[in-house]
Amino acid sequence: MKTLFSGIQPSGDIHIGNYLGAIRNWVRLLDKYQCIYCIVDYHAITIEYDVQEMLSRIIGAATVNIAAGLDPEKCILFRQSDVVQHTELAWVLNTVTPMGDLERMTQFKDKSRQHASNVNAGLFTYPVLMAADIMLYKAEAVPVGDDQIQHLELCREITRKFNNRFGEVFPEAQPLLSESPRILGLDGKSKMSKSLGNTISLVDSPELIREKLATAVTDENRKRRKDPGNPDVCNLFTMHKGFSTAEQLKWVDEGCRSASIGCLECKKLLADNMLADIAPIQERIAEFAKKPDLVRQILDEGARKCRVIAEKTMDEVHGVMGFK
Ligand code: AQP
Repeated sequence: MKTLFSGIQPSGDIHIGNYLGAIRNWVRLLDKYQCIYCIVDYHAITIEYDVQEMLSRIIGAATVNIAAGLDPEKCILFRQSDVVQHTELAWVLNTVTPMGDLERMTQFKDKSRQHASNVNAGLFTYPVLMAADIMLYKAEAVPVGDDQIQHLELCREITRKFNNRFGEVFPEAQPLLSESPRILGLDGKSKMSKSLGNTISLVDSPELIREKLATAVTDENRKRRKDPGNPDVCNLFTMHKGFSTAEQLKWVDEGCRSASIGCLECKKLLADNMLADIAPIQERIAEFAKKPDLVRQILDEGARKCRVIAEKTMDEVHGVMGFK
């Protein structure tokens, strides 16, 4: 089986964008690849964070992923800082990564604007660490949302640069997009993002989810109930595609275009379906919350397995670089 790698930052509560754009796909791919999933805590420190909250965020992110279906019997789940070779390989890759390529990254530009008082070098070299995460396991597939496609293209470029300089060590990783590669936030404009606070979280209560959906921005041209809308430009319809049946999608699509249904009815159906989908996940999260040691054990065991692979890769890297 080919190896697959992907990661998620413990930078806030995991949301519907992460779930539809990445995690649900991760679960579906469990039987097709040797899957390695990572809580990327070193990535999460590139923006301001609360030191007191970090550990509970790491455990929280792992818990949500396991509850959503990442069965530790079928994949490796670990945290990045437990395997030192991630930062070791990142340093090596820094030396083959052109500055100009990093300067072009749109996430760096966006985050520099969002966090203007803390534009640190880690934020700039974030894609190099991401390349190291993937290359350390010689992963050939990386399931991500479309916001990460540019970083993945750079990872492939870094792979080529390294292989050209030192010999064919690493495969070029291919992106795997889900059916919902980009979910917008409740504002209907920016990407749903933990750090933007425009999210529906997987741990939000049913009441809060209904409340948030009620205020979510829809097709802005649909100002009154009798105005026909356009589902193609409505973020709510994108979410419907992740939770509703083909028949329900048809009902929403036709009803919206003809104004025979209003946004309230559309939102109510979406809330019902979303809540039904995530209810079992929330139940499992509540179960895991009673046993945080179990989640830590799963992460420790995952790190133990990853270290074996990572040591082997770094040994090979040191060999081709003339260090041995
Ligand atoms: N809105 C989204 N739609 C579809 N996919 C998304 N992903 C994130 N947001 C969306 C995908 O989820 C995976 C994990 O993301 P991450 O936590 O590592 O980083 P991110 O992309 O930066 O996510 P956030 O929520 O926006 O976090 P912050 O605000 O901390 O930067 C990735 O595969 C991502 O593509």
